Amino acid sequence: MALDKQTILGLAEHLETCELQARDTLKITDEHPSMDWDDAYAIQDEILRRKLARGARLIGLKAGLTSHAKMKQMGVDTPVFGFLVDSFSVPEGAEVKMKELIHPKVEPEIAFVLKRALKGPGCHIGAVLAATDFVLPGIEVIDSRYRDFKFDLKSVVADNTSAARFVVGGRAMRPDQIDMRTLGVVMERNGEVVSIGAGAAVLGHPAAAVAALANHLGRRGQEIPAGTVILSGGVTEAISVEPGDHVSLRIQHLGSVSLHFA
Ligand code: OOG
Ligand code: MG
Repeated sequence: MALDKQTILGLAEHLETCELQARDTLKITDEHPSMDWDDAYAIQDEILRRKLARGARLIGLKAGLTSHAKMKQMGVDTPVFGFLVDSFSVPEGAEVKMKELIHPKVEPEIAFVLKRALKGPGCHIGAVLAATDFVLPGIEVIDSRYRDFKFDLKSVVADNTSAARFVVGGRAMRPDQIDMRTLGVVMERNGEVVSIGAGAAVLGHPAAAVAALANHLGRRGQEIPAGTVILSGGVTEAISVEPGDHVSLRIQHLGSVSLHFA
């Protein structure tokens, strides 16, 4: 750790306030260039602690920057991990209020729900499939608190990997019923196709993103609990939305899920 406790608490408060007030900020490494990975995750952990202290429930986890399209879009080269609390969850077809957000973008994702806990290190695709109850289509709404989505990896980790809202729905499929690599993914905004992809865009197999998450947590002595919903990462690059936009995602065999931006 390069930052002291007081600085970590202060940065967590700053980033969470930006989130809650829908205000942007410069990336925090500009002022704290020595910040390391442990500091970045400690800031994220403190944001979670603040939310739990106010009564939020931890309901899920996410992997981000797991596809080449996303890595290229953001100019980075490794996955990052974050958390999902109940206030991020939006019902299928619901309205997302634009004025609660800064500059939201949507991503098509494959969501996993676990029936058994997963613990790294050494977690692999096989272990993930054995522990998965079912998968679902999910739209993640990301909203970096950094001006113009300009950040480096440590800053985005501290900012809980831009997590803001998400919806899951469609048709739940058991992992033995489908080949996740070849699932076709089509996302539309106002009826126009804006992104197309296949499951394999996510680290070759979306379950590999869940394994990477379990291994990341394992290094910190944590596991993914049973029942957790996990967003495995955007299949394609993220798409900006504006008030009035309607976004729908269809994934082969998994049905569709949608959101409206008001
Ligand atoms: C970071 C979050 C990326 C994904 O699915 O790749 C992410 C960002 O691009 O703001 O959630
Ligand atoms: Mg995402």
